[in-house]
Amino acid sequence: MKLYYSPAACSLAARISLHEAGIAAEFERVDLKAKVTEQGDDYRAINPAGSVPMLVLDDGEAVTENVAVLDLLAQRAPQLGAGGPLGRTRLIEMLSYLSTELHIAFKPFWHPDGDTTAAAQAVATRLAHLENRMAGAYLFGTDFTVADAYLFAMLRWAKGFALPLSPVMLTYFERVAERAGVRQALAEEGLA
Ligand SMILES: N[C@@H](CCC(=O)N[C@@H](CS)C(=O)NCC(=O)O)C(=O)O
Repeated sequence: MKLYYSPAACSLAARISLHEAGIAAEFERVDLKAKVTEQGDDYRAINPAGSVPMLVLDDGEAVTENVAVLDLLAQRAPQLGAGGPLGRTRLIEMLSYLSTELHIAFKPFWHPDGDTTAAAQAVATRLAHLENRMAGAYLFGTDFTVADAYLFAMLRWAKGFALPLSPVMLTYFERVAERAGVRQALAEEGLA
């Protein structure tokens, strides 16, 4: 597999998940402003959406969108998915919330004219919702899932933008940060 990524971007969730799953992959950095890969290729010719993550499977199939990429990795490594009869549905439900509610709420921070006060409130509301439904040490209970990798990547942004995190979220963040696959991913992206 090959992951197109940008350091500290949401693609960090896929890198963490690959390492936690023990799936071998190569990684190619994308300059998201210039839309050029580290090999000098036009990224829009590779992924017309121009965003990361993009995961290219060994058969050449390319998968984009965090929800799809992370769901695929959880299918390849079921220990990183949610258990129970509705496990996959619950995982997609959570990934969709993370993508369409939390991830989107950060967008104004990257735009010079973005309303960051409203965005900070939106992030806080969504983190409170996630905290309320956290089922244990991780989002789904005792086991780390790809959804935790996604939430962790966004908690890093929250810290970077100096948004307040509750004691529960801070403890959760530190717990996730200690995992071997997370440490490896952070080190590889120069974020350790
Ligand atoms: N809908 C995409 C959005 C991913 C996304 O927003 N990626 C950001 C980095 S966190 C990006 O590539 N931004 C640059 C761009 O979209 O041009 C997904 O959920 O995967």
